Amino acid sequence: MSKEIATQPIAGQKPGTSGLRKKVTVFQQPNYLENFVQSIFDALGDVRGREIALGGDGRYYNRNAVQTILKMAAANGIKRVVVGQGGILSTPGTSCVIRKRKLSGGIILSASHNPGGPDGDFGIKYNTENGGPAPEKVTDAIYEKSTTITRYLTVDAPDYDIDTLGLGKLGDLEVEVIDSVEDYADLMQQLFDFPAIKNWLANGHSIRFDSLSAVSGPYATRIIEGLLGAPKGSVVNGIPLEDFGGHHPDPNPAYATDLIEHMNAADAADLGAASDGDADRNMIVGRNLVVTPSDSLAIMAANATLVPGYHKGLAGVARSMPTSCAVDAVAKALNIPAFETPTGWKFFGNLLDAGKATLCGEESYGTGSDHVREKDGVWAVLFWLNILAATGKSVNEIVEAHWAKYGRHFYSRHDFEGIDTDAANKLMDSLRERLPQLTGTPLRGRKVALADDFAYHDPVDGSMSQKQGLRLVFEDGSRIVYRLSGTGTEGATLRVYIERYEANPSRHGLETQTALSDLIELSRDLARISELTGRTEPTVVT
Ligand code: VG1
Ligand code: CO
Repeated sequence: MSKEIATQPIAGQKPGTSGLRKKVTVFQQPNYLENFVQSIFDALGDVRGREIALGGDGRYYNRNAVQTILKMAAANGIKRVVVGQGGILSTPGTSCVIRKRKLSGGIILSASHNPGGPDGDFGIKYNTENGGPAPEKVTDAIYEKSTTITRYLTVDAPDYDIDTLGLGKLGDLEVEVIDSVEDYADLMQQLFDFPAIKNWLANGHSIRFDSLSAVSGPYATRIIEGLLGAPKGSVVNGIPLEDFGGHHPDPNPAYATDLIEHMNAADAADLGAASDGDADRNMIVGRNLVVTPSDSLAIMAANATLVPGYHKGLAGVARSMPTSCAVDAVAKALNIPAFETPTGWKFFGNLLDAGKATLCGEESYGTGSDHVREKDGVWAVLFWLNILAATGKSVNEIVEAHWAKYGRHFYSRHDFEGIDTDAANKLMDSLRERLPQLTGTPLRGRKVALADDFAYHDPVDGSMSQKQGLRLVFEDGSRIVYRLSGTGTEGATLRVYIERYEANPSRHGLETQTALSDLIELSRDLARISELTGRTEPTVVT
């Protein structure tokens, strides 16, 4: 039944920050998906006898891709594929399934926070047996295979029924269709104080979780409305739709506007939350207050011992380089190490595996821990619920008390999306060239303590990752960081990250953009953004 189909390399199948992401129309080209999937199998070596997980965020093309991959898995001699029902598995949910069932890896179908639908984006990535995104050496090997591929393997078979739970066969391949939520919900109950959260909710407190019609819906509904007993309607937009119902499934104030509006209204919930396409991101919102992801990580670290799963304390914390230093202040107080990694969750895997870090996070609305090997949106919301239930305090009280104790790290990210790729590269190259001369010089009253292109030396496996973002660190701790996005599908996106530390509590109430205004201006002038890109204002500010 197995057959070999001749093919040729297709240019551009290089995984970015988180897998291969392209327009749906690109994936619909003949052999596009097949080439990449075969390249994964070829890069892994002998895949015969392996057991893998398979699922995605339910976006347009998810179901087609699941069928294609099942047939290719059968032809390549994979022993078993564990599929989420209907092809649905969140990114953290897949990580959980891989770990719990001791699978050798998994394939996740998602373009995460990128819009979906026939005109939107699609994506695919491979996770290894620790449940985490494949490290660079694996993604490089997959890309290598994609440049020399000559054939792929598949079987002639009708589509497999992925909607009925249970074990069946596709040729020699065992296909196990599992409940998408169950393994994950079990894990959450081991980590959090469900009785306390239940009480908190029963005592008149409320949550509004906006799933933005993406894959967190079934998870949040089952756990928050089901197991924790929050009233129906606490989870909104809870059914995953192929086009996310037109939502841009990126949980930030620019896109989750309904939630922000609700949280600014008189009848706001006590906790507002949202998640992205594949449910690995989270946004935490109080009344009239969006908790900066960098602050959220710091607050979770500072309060971790209130949560049963972390009551023994943290081995260490880790953040991506552009993420604010708020968590470093907590690590210092706790006397635990704080690691600084390049952007992308794959860099946390080794630290988590080695037990060097327990909590980690990114400024891009991502937080997670060693419970899985992906960032985890629903987990983060449960973590906050647990803190609220354990302290009886409001989100705003917790955030303000945190700033009073540790100082506030004002933080903002300015994205210039869809700019010309050559212009973006030129901007980065010219800035990179000028960096060495900047160290030690004053810029608008701040002296540059360090200016470099961030390189990461992994303390666990010794690998080096170069060119991970241009950074200027000033003597007062302020920072400006520049990176080009590795997840976009149109032109280039320049991300500028701006941070300033403020110890004085009387200034903690300042509006963020105001508090950062001089650094923002400097960031634009220094990189000659308007001159080189023609843009005077960012497209998205978070
Ligand atoms: C962005 C974020 C990064 C995150 C990545 C994947 O990458 O900045 O922090 O890890 O998306 O998140 P980039 O290269 O575009 O800056 V997800 O939720 O899209 O998988
Ligand atoms: Co995501």
